[in-house]
Amino acid sequence: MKKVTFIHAADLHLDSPMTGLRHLPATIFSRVKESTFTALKKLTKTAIDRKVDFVILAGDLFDGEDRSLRALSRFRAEMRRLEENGIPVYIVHGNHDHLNGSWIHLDMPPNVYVFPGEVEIKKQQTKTGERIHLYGFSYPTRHVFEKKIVEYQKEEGADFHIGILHGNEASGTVHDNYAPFTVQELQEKDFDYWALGHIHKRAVLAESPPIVYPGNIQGRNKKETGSKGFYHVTLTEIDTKLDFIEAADILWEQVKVDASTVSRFQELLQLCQKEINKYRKEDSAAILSLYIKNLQLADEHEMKNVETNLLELLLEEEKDEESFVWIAEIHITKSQQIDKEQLKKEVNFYGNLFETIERFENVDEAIASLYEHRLGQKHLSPLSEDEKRELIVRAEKLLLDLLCN
Ligand SMILES: [Mn+2]
Repeated sequence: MKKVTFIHAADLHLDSPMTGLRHLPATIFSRVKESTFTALKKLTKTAIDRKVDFVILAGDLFDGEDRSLRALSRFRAEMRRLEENGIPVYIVHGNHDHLNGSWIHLDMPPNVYVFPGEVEIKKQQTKTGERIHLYGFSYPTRHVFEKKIVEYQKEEGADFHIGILHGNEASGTVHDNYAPFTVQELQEKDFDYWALGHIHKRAVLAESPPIVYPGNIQGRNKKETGSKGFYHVTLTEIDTKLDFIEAADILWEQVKVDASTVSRFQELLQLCQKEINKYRKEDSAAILSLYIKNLQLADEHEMKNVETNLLELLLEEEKDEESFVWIAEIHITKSQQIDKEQLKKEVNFYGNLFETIERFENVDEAIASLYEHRLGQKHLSPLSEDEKRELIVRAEKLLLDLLCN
């Protein structure tokens, strides 16, 4: 059966300056600066390990039109590794690395093919004899607003037809409307796969044929959250397999923490540490924005400067950690202060509720089933009077949160 496998990536943004992150500790900032290259290495390694037929890079390989020399030479080194393994690379350039920029030209190895400024068909045969037609163009200048899709014309004579396009799906208004297209227009071309680039968020716009934005391979700021990587695609005459592979060395993520169950700073710290550790991975690092809601510490003194103190403690050991989880920012929303006296006046129900809570003495009875349970009998020790009191306070807090928010 005819079969072709390839890697589809886009928006590498190599050597992105990572602006706005200079305040990070030097070790962490240099790891972030390196991250686009680390992700590229993961890509080439995967291509070699999985013995793909070729690699497609669908635009914005370089972050700037001047394509830093560092980016060019590091990119070339990776392309050479692919060449040594007999893997061709098909490239279109996008709005960030359009052909009209000025840069120092380094010759790429012969396995690298760059599509020109007009739509062209590249014909290729794989090692196992499958004939492939690849269609694409590079941005001749930064701004390409024309509907380039009309220039893609299927030419018979291949087992698989693959369109490469750096552009914006026309219904999306958030992004620069470069080389706009609709899903229907792509489908009408009757190709077997559409390798898109431009949008940094991963999206499969259609399944048959697959129309795919792989997203960028490495997030560059707190807005580019979630796992980032590329697709390993397998096309056969009867079906398609899309295997997403994570490449990012640094994960950016927004983390929400509900602090309504804590009343002391120490507990808040532990709660945050627990959440943060979920993002600790052996072979990558993370930078998080922490959103803490419903916070109300019992001690007013602990509430003062809580953000600064929390941040200081959470970051204490991360600087020297290989798999660091750095907290870039903390946002705290305090739980609404509930005025019990006011509530009592407003609604009779609250008067009864608070009275019941104040008089409540049956904590033992309320938690009896825990102690009767086989595991409870084994592991639980009896509660002190203070602990019982605290349970009541927490239960009241929980009830009021549920009733008032
Ligand atoms: Mn891009």
